Amino acid sequence: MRRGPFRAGTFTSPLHEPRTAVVLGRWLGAALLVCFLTGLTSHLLQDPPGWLAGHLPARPVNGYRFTQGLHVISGTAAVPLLGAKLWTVYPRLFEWPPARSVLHGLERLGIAVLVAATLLELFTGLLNTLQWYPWPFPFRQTHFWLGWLATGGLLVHLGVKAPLIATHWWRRAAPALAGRRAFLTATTAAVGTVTLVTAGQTVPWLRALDLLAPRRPDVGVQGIPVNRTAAQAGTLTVPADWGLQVDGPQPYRLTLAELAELPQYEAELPIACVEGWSASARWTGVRVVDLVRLAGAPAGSALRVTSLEADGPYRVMEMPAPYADDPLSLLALRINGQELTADHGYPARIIVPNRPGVLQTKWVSRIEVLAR
Ligand SMILES: Nc1nc2c(c(=O)[nH]1)N[C@H]1C(S)=C(S)[C@@H](COP(=O)(O)O)O[C@H]1N2
Ligand SMILES: [Mo]
Repeated sequence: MRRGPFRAGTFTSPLHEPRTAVVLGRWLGAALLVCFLTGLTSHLLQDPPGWLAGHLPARPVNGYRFTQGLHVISGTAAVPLLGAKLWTVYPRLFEWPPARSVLHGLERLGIAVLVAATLLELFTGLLNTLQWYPWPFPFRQTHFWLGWLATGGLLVHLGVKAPLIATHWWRRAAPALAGRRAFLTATTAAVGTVTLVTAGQTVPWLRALDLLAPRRPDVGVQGIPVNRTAAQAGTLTVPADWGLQVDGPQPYRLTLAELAELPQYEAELPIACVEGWSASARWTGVRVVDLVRLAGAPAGSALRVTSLEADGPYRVMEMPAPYADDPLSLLALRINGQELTADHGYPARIIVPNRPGVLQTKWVSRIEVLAR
């Protein structure tokens, strides 16, 4: 009955042993925890619960660029680490009989959940960086709940294995083993390589090495990548009577020429896409807080911004007060000194510090001051 991997003596490498598993587990665990915490940050910034929205900080300017960059970097590094770790422990996955006791059975069930959730989590995340969604379920919610499942599974795993981990934590306690160092060095080299050839999509000084990332942050219309083009959004032709509608205590409407006559400000701010690329530009336009004031609304107001786009998940965006009040937050009309092209949101777009790219609404048509 016991065939294939279930036969005794199937796995011959001496590296299927606890010290190797512990060393890899430390790095993998660290990468997954960083990934989880930065992922939670991203989730909260994108979709804050009501009690939190008014307290989200608009600074530091590059905060989201940093945390989301770290999210994608740690997730990418976790891929080779997970491969090495699974290779090290996989004889245990084929242990026979499947359960020696109820407790042992439960532990193995936990491992099954942990491995499945982690594999799926890294897989969906990796495909998201490619903007490829070959599945029927919504990416964001799935990725979010798998993250909890994987992290919960990881914590249970660490608890169950704590004695084993403690025994094999220090090198002096571990018997020397031919090949262990070479295997760990090869894994480190693999992690270093995938990191170096992808991190340039967000880390400026690694840009030259950015060979495998799906995006080059300096390649795109007006020097910045575009995720959703004007053609895809159906906003290539802006209505001839376009005007910015601002609704508040004193509603008003401004043409593009009138907007350009208001005091213009400049801000150097990044687009930090949730998919992991980010790039800075010099934006020029009207301060959001000035538009709010013109509508007779007080500082501390939250806003709803609507795009010309007919539909799409980012057509309507809410902006909590700390962003709306920040002097760097602009309704931008220009990028790097040029008028916005259609792909970057002509006639006007939002650019705000420390916020995910998905919330930097393009092709803005309406701003509403929300009742407090
Ligand atoms: N109306 C609208 N605004 C949008 C989007 C969109 O699909 N529709 N995409 C967002 C995303 S995902 C990003 S990363 C930024 C990218 O801005 P860029 O195309 O100017 O680089 O725009 C955001 N603004
Ligand atoms: Mo994005």
